[in-house]
Amino acid sequence: MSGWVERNTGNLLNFKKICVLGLGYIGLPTASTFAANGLEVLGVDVNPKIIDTLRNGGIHIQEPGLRTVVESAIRSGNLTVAAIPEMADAFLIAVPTPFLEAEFGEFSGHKYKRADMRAVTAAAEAILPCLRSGNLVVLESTSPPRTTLDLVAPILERSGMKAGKDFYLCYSPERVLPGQIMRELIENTRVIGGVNPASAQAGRDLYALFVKGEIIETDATTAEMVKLMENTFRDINIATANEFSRLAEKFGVDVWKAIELANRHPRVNILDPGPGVGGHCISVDPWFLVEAAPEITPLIYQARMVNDGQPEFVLQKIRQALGVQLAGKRIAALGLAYKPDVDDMRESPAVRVVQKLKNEGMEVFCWEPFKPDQLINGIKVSPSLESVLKEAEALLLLVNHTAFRALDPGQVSKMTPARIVIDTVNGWDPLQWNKAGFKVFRLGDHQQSSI
Ligand code: SAJ
Repeated sequence: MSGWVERNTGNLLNFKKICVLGLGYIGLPTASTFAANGLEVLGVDVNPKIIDTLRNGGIHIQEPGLRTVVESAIRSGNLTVAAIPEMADAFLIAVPTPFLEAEFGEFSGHKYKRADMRAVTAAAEAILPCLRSGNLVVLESTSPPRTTLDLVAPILERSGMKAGKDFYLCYSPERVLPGQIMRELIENTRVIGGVNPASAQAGRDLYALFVKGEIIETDATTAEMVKLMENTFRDINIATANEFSRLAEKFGVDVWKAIELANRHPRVNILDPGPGVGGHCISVDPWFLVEAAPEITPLIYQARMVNDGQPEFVLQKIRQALGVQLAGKRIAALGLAYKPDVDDMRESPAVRVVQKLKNEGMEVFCWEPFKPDQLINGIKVSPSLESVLKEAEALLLLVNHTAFRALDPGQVSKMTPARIVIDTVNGWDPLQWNKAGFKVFRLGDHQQSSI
């Protein structure tokens, strides 16, 4: 059952109060946006620190535009927060689904990562005592195929009610890009998969309160697959780019130039190589498909291996620039975030590169403009850019933050004794840095200081 086109006519469901379980990068923007659109929203989180911060008028996530919406939602009284859910018309589950750190699956000698579904299970169990006939429950957390049918429905059906008959149950993936969440939440196309058509319609009625993009109804498992396919497609595309960067170095080609030329073909769109793939989405979600069917997902598995292998490739690049023996050498690492212009360090390849350099015995001075003077995964971030530059004998660009791209190489050369630059993200114009007296090594380009 997929791609329903028919829609029963009838009155829209009338939602007055909803509970949003999980107040993270997706739950908080979603809860506050519903509240801004007139619903009474109870935001629920198991982390007491998050509840305290929000109750005290603070916010624990940096996302452009979020603070304003949360503050006004709380001030209006439409958004309140608590540790456990209450009775409501609808319940949204937006809790994390990371992978298990210590438990792996194995197929044909290959280890694969497995989804940690404990937070989804706990959220469904927390809803259970509040669930009433006619309610809507929506799972938003990225989940392996069939989670809505095989994990969430059975928990909720312990109430004695039947999903799709006595209450509505949907899967609706979030698809927003960190850094642009507030806009994309409203404007993106929204896919809503119901356990039956009536559930999908109920989901549409709810999200139509603020979604301005198209709302498409389908079945729950299709909606789960859609989400996983989107991120897996991107992961494989980036893996291709990363493998091209290795080939380019072998064959004396500048990969950035080659990709630019290949992308002039009307049906080619190769993404950018870099130090690897991070974040809690693209580096995690493909594993949910591998876990679900390892025997038919060799390509998805290999793409993960290639992207996870990229920090090692960066290490080789650094050896090329600084010599095989790295112990005792002093390097300034610029950027620890998982991608440009976000404060999120989860699964960051930059962090992995820094850890590798430390394991080599290098002295690594880190600068991350979003986390000055803080400890990130055991890595100390310096208080300022100046302080790392003055210590270093080489500069390593790991994240293409706007602030780094804007650096003037002439100015930088006066602030550092370093005369070697290793650019893993094509953030700096080699010609300009060359002119300022730096020898430039770029990932995916075999030449030094190439122009
Ligand atoms: N990256 C590259 N090369 C590229 C693009 C990205 O190496 O050309 C790296 C980034 O540096 C980062 C990682 O990939 O380490 C992921 O970054 P991203 O910007 O591609 O994606 P996310 O994880 O921030 O957000 C993705 C988005 N999915 C897609 O674009 C298909 C977003 O729409 C999803 O909502 C989000 O995952 C999610 O929550 O699943």
